[in-house]
Amino acid sequence: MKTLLLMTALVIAHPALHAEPLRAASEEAAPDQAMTEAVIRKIDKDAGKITLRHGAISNLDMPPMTMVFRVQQAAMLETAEVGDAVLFHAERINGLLTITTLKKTP
Ligand SMILES: [Cu+2]
Repeated sequence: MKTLLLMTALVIAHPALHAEPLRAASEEAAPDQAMTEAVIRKIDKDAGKITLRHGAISNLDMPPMTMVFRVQQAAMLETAEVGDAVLFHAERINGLLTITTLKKTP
């Protein structure tokens, strides 16, 4: 993700680079929606919580670990299954680490 941000900065600084093909750019989330890789370890649909073994979360300055997150909408857990590889975006909302985007890794 740091590489992508750097590339984005370079493109902004040098508009001529827009002519260069940026294959990955359209497949990546916007920089303010940094996505983190994780594997689902546990799901609690009633409580709206999910346990993830996640990689480093750049926007939260968090190293890789396994931990519980709240999900913004309970519906986000409807198709989730333990063992799924996912990409997610989390933010601290009212003091709680909350997943705002959750999708299965393609
Ligand atoms: Cu964590």
